[in-house]
Amino acid sequence: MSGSGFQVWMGSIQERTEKALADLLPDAAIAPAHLHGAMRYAALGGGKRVRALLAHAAGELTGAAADSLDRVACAVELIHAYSLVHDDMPCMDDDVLRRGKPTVHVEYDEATALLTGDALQTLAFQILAERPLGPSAAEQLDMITLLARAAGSRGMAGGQALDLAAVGQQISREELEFMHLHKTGALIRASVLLGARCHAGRDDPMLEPLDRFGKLAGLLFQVVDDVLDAQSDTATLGKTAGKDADHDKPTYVSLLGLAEARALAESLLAEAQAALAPLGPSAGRLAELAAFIVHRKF
Ligand code: GRG
Repeated sequence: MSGSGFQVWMGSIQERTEKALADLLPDAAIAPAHLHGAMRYAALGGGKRVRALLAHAAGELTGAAADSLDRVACAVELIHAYSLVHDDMPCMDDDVLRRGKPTVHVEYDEATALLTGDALQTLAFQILAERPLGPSAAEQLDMITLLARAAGSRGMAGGQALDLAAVGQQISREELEFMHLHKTGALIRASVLLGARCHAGRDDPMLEPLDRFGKLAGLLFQVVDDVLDAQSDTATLGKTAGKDADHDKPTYVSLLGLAEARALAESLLAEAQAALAPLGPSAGRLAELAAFIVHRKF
């Protein structure tokens, strides 16, 4: 697919994800209006929708229906939005800017931010559970389990715990990789698999290369995030730049230096794209998405 074809596809998935989220989130006029308003504030009108794009690209590859992919895409984006709301709170990263807007606890208040994250997370599981998705009910239970594992203490929340514990510490490259694979990587990997599993059964041979790709794409995403935090600016990122160094957080940049971290991103990109080889040319969108993750500006 040409670069502009990819851009058009990306724009259309971003747009349909925004619309699907707007439809699935409770209306801000419904009580409790304050909480519903905050949920919509946190989840709508921003973000690259990388996780939704990965779910759609993987699902298109396996032949999944677009409306199932919309639901899966919304579920992963809602988990992601919840993680950002909680991560920005004073008890965690304590940030005031996200997606170019005041963070939820600043715009609303801390208690509302906590509840917003909670409610976004539970809505994600409701969306996965309330309508048929995937080849069978048993496969749908697998999908719900997959997201729960990716978001929980053996996935994103566990990675966040390691991230908080690592502040001011020297950690090894292996420990950093483990942390990143969980904090950011687990949900990205799950996004790929959930999209695929809207049509592919649990024994489908496509799942193995897709899982390998998802794992590499997750790590890749975080390496690039570390680089952007160190080299970009707040206006471009829409969130506070340079926070990792300010907070004395171990990152690929602090461990390897900027040039080597950038080189690592390029080599992970090549590995991720190579993982798609068994899937043939129809995996082109995923390959282009991986390149987008590396070459993005925010
Ligand atoms: C609070 C349980 C809990 C987990 C938080 C992922 C995470 C764990 C915190 C986010 C903090 C952070 C900035 C991590 C770096 C990688 C990351 C997730 C960046 C933001 O994701 P993007 O760039 O954001 O996909 P957009 O706004 O485009 O959706």
